[in-house]
Amino acid sequence: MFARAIVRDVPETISTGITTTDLGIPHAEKAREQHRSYVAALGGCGLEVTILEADERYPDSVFVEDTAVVTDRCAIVTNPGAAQRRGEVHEVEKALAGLYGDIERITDPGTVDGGDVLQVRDHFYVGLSRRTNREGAEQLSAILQRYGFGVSLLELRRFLHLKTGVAYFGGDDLVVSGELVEKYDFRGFDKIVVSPEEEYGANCIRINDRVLVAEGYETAKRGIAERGYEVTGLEMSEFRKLDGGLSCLSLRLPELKP
Ligand code: CIR
Repeated sequence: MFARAIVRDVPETISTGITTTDLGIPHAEKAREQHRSYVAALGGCGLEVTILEADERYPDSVFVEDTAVVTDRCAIVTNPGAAQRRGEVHEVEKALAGLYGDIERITDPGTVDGGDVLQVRDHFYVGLSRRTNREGAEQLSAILQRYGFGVSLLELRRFLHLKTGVAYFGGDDLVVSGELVEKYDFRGFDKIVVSPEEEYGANCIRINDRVLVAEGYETAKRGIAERGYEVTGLEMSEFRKLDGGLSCLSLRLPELKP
């Protein structure tokens, strides 16, 4: 169960964010409208949402998931792989400091993006990607193991982040797409496979009794609904232009022990 989420408002500079797509330039006002719906959906899932102020210096700062890894035992502030995103961590760290006694950090030359980190019960899968290097993944792994978690590292070939193509819903349910469908590490799961044409739809999130899925990925939506989940579709066009998905827009925190 998740209790709380941290998000960050959309800056005007989002139009200059990092991208590998050719989907056009994000429109800040439209992105804000989509962000408001996202925040409302998080609230509808029962989460208390903290909204950090937009920071015009960081065009990608709305993708707050990349700046930290949050667990029920500790929070780890990352060192994002894209140099121009490094400064995003400071405000997030302040917000986390009010919630966690223990804050850990990834430091140079290690880099980690939170989008590369997937939690399944007491185990973490960490993607080695263009953003998360081996040094960063090993630092993260050592920290998580100190708190009693298991960790596996897995190489990514094409995906920007691990969670670009995988989402865990609880039980044995795992949504997978592309290069992760046949990944040996995920062999034991009951997979919901998202087709290559709908790959973007694989970046979805289960929050308590609902699943949030990007609007327009109908077979992904159907596959998830067929497993008995209540699905909410959200318009994500402006974030998709910057390779950002649903999970990237929030840090989702469990109930923390006082
Ligand atoms: C970036 O390239 O860093 C941003 N434009 C997108 C980050 C998406 N984050 C995520 O998948 N966790």
